[in-house]
Amino acid sequence: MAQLEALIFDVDGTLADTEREGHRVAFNAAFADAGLDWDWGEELYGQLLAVTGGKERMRYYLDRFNPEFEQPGDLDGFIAALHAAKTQHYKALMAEGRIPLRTGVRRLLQEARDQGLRLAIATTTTPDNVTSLLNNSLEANGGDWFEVIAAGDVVPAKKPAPDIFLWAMQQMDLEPDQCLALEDSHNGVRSVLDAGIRSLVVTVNGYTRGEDFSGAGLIVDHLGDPGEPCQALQGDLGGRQMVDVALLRELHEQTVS
Ligand code: XBP
Ligand code: MG
Repeated sequence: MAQLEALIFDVDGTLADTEREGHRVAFNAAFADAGLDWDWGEELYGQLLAVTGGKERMRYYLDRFNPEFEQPGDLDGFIAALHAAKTQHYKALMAEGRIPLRTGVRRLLQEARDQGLRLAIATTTTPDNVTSLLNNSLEANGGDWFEVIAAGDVVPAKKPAPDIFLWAMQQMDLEPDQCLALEDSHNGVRSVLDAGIRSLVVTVNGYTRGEDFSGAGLIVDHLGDPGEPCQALQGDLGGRQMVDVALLRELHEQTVS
């Protein structure tokens, strides 16, 4: 039976609740800068999250929700420029320290490091966004806590495709059964499972609660912290009030044995 060697974390919605007050606000700021009347409200944005990747999400928005918009000849260039502007706004929001790590994330990361587990990130978002989040919510060089940061366009196909998790494991020379993944969304769960990783914990959030997480060994409202117990929506906490490394090892052993 393979030993647990690494935890692979999703970012948006898992490490931090970045979508509603982070990415969505940054998109709207970029649209306003460009003189566009596109306004992604919280409800519409929840629908747009069906598509991962900001550039892909804007194209989905035009196709599905704003077909009457007169598209420029070079639509790819237009979207790329909007996305670059959006990323600058997002980084500025992160620099203001507006969005903290979710409950239990820092504790679990520290415990995993202390116990010699390798850490990686597999995310659809832009690499700059990851380091700006970590440098402002974890510590000055928070990105250094992770051996690999697999992010955005480093792979041809974004979640739910498995590419980003496969790339991360390849960089670490690890097999799927040596890894446990933490995700927040249906797209993320599909990506993990199709990458062959069977140990999977989901932390739901306001946008993803109610999605289909079939295949996850444990679904919780958050990872828990001392004095802030988590609740299991599916699976067994074994009497614990926090998701800790011991619980992850138990889950992994049950899943891959
Ligand atoms: C979430 C995403 C990203 C962000 C926006 O990624 O789908 O596209 O919503 O970031 P994950 P970008 O849950 O995999 O961390 O605009 O940089 O894509
Ligand atoms: Mg996510």
